[in-house]
Amino acid sequence: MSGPSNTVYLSLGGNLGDPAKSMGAALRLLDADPDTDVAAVSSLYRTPPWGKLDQPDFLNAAAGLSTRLSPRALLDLCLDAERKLKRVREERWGPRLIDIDILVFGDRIIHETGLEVPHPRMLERAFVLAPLAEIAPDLSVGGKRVADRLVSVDAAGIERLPSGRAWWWA
Ligand code: A4P
Ligand code: MG
Repeated sequence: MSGPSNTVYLSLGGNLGDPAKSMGAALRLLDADPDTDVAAVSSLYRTPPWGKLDQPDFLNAAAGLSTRLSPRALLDLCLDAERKLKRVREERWGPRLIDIDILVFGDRIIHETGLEVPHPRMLERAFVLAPLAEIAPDLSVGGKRVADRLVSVDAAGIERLPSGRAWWWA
């Protein structure tokens, strides 16, 4: 497969089990794909739960990839990674959770069943924007820089952990 290379940004998160370990394993699975390279990974962030409040804090991170996969093939790769990690964890240490969202795929705008890009809720979510602003402050989403988007959302309680950027490469 050799389509054009696209720059893609992902959001990763989890709040059950060992989310940092799951997110690292997910990024290594994506990087192992011959058409996909992980180019930049943010620090880990501890974030208060958004939406449903009565659940544990999350860990979140953002990653930049370059990929020759189509958006749909990359989504399948992400869902595959989620499934593998959940399955392995269920067998060995009980339930774990990891979610991977495609935030931005080059300059593509996609409204398909099961695939919306840019991710429709990313601009309201400090837990997405804070890590993304660390690796791509000047990325324009909907005509505005990510760093500027971040200052207009409520980032109270979000804490950047002193993880450096190599945490994912166990
Ligand atoms: N899907 C459509 N578009 C996309 C895309 N751009 N990237 C479809 C990835 N998937 C996409 O995903 C279900 C389906 O969405 C996928 O199978 C795919 O076909 P999902 O993650 O279960 O749900 P969602 O529709 O992506 O919802 P959303 O808004 O991402 O909610 P989540 O993932 O349920 O949110 N608080 C903090 N602090 N940190 C968090 O990470 N996460 C959630 C979970 C809630 N609160 C949080 C956090
Ligand atoms: Mg999601």
